[in-house]
Amino acid sequence: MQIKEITPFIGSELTGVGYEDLQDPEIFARLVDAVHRRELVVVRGLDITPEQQIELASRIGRPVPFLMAKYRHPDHPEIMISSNAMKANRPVGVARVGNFWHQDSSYMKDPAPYTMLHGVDVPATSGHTLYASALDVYDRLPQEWKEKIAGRTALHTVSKRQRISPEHAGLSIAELKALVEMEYPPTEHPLVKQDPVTGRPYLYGAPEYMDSVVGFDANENAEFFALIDRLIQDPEHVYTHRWTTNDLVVWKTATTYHAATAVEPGATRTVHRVSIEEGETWAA
Ligand SMILES: O=C(O)CCC(=O)C(=O)O
Ligand SMILES: [Fe+2]
Repeated sequence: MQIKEITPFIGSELTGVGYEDLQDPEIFARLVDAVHRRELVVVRGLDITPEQQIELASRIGRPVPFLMAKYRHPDHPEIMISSNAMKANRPVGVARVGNFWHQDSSYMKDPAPYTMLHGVDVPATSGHTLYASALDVYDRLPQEWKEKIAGRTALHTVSKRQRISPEHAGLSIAELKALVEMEYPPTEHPLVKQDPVTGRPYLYGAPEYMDSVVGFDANENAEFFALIDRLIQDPEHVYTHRWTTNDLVVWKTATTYHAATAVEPGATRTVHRVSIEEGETWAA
């Protein structure tokens, strides 16, 4: 097995490992350690079944069934199918998942700390995923902004990105917004957090999932959001994951900003997604 850093600021890649190798506790411990220290780990070409993906996830923490039952894999509730493919005229999964920069589920009080994707059917020339480190974003904030945000919290919300579904037909935009805010009330999180393993500070909050920084006026919020958007998306600091079949990608949701990109017309893309809670770890 070989392990190398993908970029100086985020990501490690494991090569020369198959599912059997990952059964070796020492090898698996290196994968978990890389997730903790590098935020994101890629294992190329891991030909695994849904059961095996869930088994690997359960050695990191506790795989949790996706919130919305209709998006779950029919035989494996822990897997959410993220796909633009159709089968017998019906979508096989949810299309356009995470197609904007975000930290997973930051609008929730207690988001699951890890996400794992398996590239079941992926195009080579589009549908890449972009990643940036929230530690690196914090480091690059100008000193005056580090001081301005120190000790502050921000209100996170899903309302800018709420999907409209058939049961919302007939609602006005204002009614829809009120409904979403009732179902997912804005959640307050510290804007700067510390990584529990490395102790390094990171920025917690992406403009698309934030309403505002508490105590900032509209101008300060607009200025801050524009600044962090630039830092998050700076091409010099973004890792583009170009999927190849059966890639397994695991990331820490708090310290990893990411965005899915569009799939070229006519192409299909299916990835199996598992959300992992902190829990009984892989020692068992
Ligand atoms: O499918 C992808 O490229 C990533 C989508 C995403 O944001 C996620 O699964 O959390
Ligand atoms: Fe995501």
